[in-house]
Amino acid sequence: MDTVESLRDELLGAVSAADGLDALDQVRITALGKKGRITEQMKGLGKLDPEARREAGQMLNALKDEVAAALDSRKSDLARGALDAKLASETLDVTLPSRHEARGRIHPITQTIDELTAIFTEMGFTVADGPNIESDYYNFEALNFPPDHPARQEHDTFYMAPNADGERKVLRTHTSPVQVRHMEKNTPPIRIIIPGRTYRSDHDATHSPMFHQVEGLVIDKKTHMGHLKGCLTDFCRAFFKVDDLPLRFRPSYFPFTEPSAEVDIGCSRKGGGLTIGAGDDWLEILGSGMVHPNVLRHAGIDPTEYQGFAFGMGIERIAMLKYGIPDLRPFYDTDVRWMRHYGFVPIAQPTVAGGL
Ligand code: 2NM
Repeated sequence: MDTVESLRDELLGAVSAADGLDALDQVRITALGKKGRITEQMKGLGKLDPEARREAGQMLNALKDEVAAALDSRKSDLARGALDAKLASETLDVTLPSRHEARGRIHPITQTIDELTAIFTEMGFTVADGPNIESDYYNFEALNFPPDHPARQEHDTFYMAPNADGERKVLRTHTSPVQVRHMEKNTPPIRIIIPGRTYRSDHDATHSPMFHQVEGLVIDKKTHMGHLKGCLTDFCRAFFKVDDLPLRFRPSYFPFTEPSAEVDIGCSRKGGGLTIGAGDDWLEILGSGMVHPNVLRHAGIDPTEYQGFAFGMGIERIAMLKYGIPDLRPFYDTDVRWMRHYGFVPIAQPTVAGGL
């Protein structure tokens, strides 16, 4: 029969030698299981006389507690070690650059809207939106279009079937109705842009019945034509990434602005191509003007107290110019080959600071 002393050394040695949770469990069974070493010793106590039984019983109980405590402590050491090893092998360095392996692409329209939004929000504009199906009032009348203006004709505008009241809604022909709705609900100062879908009954190589526009509106007490020029100059230079891009403001006419100006940017057409920012030629890129007093009045803004400017441009057009996309029609074809060629890899968000 083992002495308690040697059994203790042996079992505690086996506990420290166990190199895994399974091995440790085997040690527990060997020591404390139904047929374990300590258990067997305890069974033998009955054969001893009372005095010796009491003494041996105490020693065995103490040994049992000591071995159980050693097993517990070794078990938590092994568990912590296993967790540390797992954590070390599963580390993920979130500071590593992303792998551009996504196969989806950002559509050039979306990319262009993201870019121009980054530029205008940097200048203090916010983005507004509104309905695509509009009343004649918001699309034309509030914008100072006379009843007989050619844009109102069936030929140019998509009219819905009359509703129960006989009213014929239209698919908005520009995003300007959103400016009117915004002016009705807000008091100046106002600085908003409205990128969105617009609709005109026009379909050929350079016109789509649905296209995108961005319009902008700035209203305050003393906003003037100089602010219009500065704002649009900064925008065009940031968008086309040409610091000294020349701009030309040409007198023009729109029903909702007075005076009105169309804006051209400098370009060169030498050698058949088109280079923006250099040369002796001009390219029309946007329309603008000081908001007509009638429009302010319709929208509930007092034109003797407030004034401001508005502008608008076609998003497909500026996207085609910036990215050298030669044809308008594939914008709407959902052709994966075109998207692979002209689309943008996701994740990187355009920012002014990041160079768009
Ligand atoms: C353009 C050109 C010039 C314009 C005017 C307004 C409003 F609602 F304030 F009167 N919004 N947008 C505007 C002015 C749009 O697009 C070529």
